[in-house]
Amino acid sequence: MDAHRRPLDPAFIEQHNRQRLSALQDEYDSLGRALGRRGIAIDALRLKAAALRLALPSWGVGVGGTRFARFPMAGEPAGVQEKLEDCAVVQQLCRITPGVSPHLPWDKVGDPRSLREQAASLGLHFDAVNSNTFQDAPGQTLSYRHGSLAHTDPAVRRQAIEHNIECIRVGQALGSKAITVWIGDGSNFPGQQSLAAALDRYLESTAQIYAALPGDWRMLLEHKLYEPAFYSTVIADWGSSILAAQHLGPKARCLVDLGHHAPSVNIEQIVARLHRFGKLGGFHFNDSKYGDDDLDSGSINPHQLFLVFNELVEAEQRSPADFDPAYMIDQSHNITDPVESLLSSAEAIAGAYVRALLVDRAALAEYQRGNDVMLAFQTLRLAYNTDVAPILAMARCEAGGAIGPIAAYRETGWRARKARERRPTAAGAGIV
Ligand code: PSV
Ligand code: MN
Repeated sequence: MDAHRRPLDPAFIEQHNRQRLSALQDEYDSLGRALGRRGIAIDALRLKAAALRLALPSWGVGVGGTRFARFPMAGEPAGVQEKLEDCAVVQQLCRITPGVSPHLPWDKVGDPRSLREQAASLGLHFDAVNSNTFQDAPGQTLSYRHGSLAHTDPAVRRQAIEHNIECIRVGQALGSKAITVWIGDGSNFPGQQSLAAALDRYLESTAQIYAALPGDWRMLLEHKLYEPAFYSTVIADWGSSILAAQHLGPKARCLVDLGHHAPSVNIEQIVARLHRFGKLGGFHFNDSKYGDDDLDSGSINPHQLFLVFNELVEAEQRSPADFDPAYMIDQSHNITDPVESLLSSAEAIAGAYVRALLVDRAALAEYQRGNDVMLAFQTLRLAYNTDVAPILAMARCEAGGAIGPIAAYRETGWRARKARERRPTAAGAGIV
């Protein structure tokens, strides 16, 4: 890989780190002693933190919007090439996000192979490809107004199936190994559609996409409770998702977008259930207060994020051979600089993971066996209350990333420079 194509000068990051390393070393050593007294080796945790991988959403480096408005930001990326540049900035600073999850046709290019080369020269690769039949693409023959894969008209279903198959072909050229299918299909009024027949049509369509999967590919089925359909959604919940995945076959798995559940739903339990049946495919990380808010990971409910990782760590330790969920971020950055939001989110997700690694599993199992409710809870509490920031910073620094990623990003003046170089994007109603 030709390092000279990286958007940020590595010497700049080294300089940033030089000023902070002795303070970090001091905090790391102190935490190491505290963890040592708990029988935990800090260096092993640092290596695990460094090995975590989170795919960036190509659409997440652009400024998002709500259905009311989108407020563009000077210097935001306009096309997929510029989006990759911004993803590379995130990766250079935090070092756990080398994968980019593309969305088609938003990221459509004439020659996907050269896009793959561009990504590689920036130190990136492509992760799961996302199909889009929740809106009409310019020039599209038939409309998705009344649905796509579950539409009543076989011609619309065929168009949506073909789009997904094209996504697989493009994904192959990009080096992806999975397709994520989320549809907006559903209904806004009771009686508008047959709930049973809509699911049948979905299963029939997805089976045709499944049949086009290469041998080493996965199909990730993403459920969502509501929006854009407000009365019923065809794949509304993890129950519908796992039934569909079981119906389709072993390459089909369920994708959990943290924002796609009813308020107060126990998402960590869903994670445990999906893993138990071999159907945990991956995540779209984000956070929410009310609905599918697409807020930054860990910004509203960091404890829930920790509890999700607590299940993941337990699942991995119980059956390491069949544990390989794909981790992706799916957020809409409406009023922050997306690079900063992604850096903050990567830190929050990695922090939740490392805290979950701190849980004394043997002690927890013992407390659970003996029905010692309080000490079982305190075992999680102790892990959750530990500040793991020095572990994350040290892992980043060792990998060539920045000790303070957001501070370093601000010091680079990246956005101001891009505001001079890039053409402005349009305002208007946004897509969440
Ligand atoms: C739908 O709300 C969703 O979570 C799906 O993953 C889409 O691909 C993405 O958001 C689009 O922003
Ligand atoms: Mn999603």
